[in-house]
Amino acid sequence: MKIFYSETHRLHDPAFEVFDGGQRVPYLESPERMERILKAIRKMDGAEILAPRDFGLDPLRAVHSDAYLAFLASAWTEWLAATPETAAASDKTALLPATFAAKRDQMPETILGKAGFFLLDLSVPVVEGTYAAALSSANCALSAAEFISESINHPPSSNSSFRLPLSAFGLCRPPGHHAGREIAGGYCFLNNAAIAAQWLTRFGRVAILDVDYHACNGTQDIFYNRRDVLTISIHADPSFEYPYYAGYAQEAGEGEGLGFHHNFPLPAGTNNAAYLVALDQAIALIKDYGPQSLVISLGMDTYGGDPLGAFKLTREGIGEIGHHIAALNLPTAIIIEGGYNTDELGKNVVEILRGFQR
Ligand code: OKP
Ligand code: ZN
Repeated sequence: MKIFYSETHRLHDPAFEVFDGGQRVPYLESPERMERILKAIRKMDGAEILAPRDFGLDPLRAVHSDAYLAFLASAWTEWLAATPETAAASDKTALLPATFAAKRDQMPETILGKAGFFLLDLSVPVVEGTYAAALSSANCALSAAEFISESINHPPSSNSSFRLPLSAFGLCRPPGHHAGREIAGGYCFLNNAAIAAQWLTRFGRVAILDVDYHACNGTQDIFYNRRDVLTISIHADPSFEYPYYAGYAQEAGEGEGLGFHHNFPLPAGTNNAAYLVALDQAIALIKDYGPQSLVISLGMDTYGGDPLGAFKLTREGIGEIGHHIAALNLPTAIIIEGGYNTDELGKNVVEILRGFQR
C-alpha cells in the first residue's frame, strides 16, 4: 500500500492546549503520533512511503473560505506584530483566544478578534508552523486521493492485467475532520478528508465514512447541503462528548443534501459487537448510494485504551472495521484523524490497513 507522508507536520508542535477546567496540559496531538505510526507501517508487507505532491491552493479553496485561509496564513505574523513579547517566548506560547464567536455575521479586525471568530475551542493553538503543517497534511490527503483515482471507473473485476490502486493511506497531521468551512477546532485546521473528497467529485459521487471516536462536525458542516458527497459518521454521542454541538442522529442534511448525511451516535462503553452493528448499517447506506470512490476518516481513538475515548474496542474489533469497509471494494483513500494511545497507535493502524491489502 502507498502511504503519503511528510515530515512537515513537525512544524506544528504547540507547547500546550487547555483542557476542561482551564489547565494547560502538553499538546496531546503530538508529532510522536506520526513517529509511532510510521515505525509500525515500515514493518508492514508492501508498504511504500511516498512524499506528497503540492496541489496548490485551489483544492483548499474549494472547501474552505478565502477569509479563513487568509487567517491561517497570516495569524502567527499578526499575533507577533500585536504582541512583540511573543517572539522571545515563541516555543512556549501560541495564539489562542479567550473569546469565541457565538454569532458569526461580523469578522472583527484585530488578531484576537479574528482568532475567536475562526477557532472553535482551546485545542487549536496556532504557532509559527501551523499553516505550513496543515498545508502539507492536506497535500498528503490529496496525494492519496489522486493515487486511488486511477482505479475509479475501472472495477477490479474488469480483465486488466495490472493491479489497480484500490486504496492509499494519507498519514496526515494535523488531523482535519473537526475543521469546518471557516473554522478550526479539535486539533484540526484544514479538513483533509473533505478536501480529498471534494477533489474526487470530478470523477463522480463520493462517500465519506468517519470512524473516529469524535463526531465529524467539520465534515458535516462542509457537505451538509450537498448530495454529491454522502457523509456518514459513527461516534460517541455528542450529548456527552466533544464536539457536543453536532453529530446527533436527527441531523440528516438540508436542502438538496437532506438524506445525504447520517450520524450514528453511540454510548460510552460501546464494544466491538455494538460498533460493528452501526458500521454495517453505515456500509449498507454507502452501497445504496453507489459512490465512485470512498474516503475514510480513520480515528484510532475508538480503542479501549485511548486517553480521549470511552469506547471499548479491542485490536480485533479494529481489524474487523478494516475488513468490513474493504469488502465494499471501492477505490478508497484512508485519511488518519485521531488516536492518542501512542503505545498502541501503530499496531492499531496496521491492523486496520491489513483489511485493505489485496
Ligand atoms: C480530535 B479528534 C475533552 C477535550 C477535547 C478536543 C478533542 C479533539 C479530538 N475533555 N478536546 O477527533 O480525535
Ligand atoms: Zn477523535
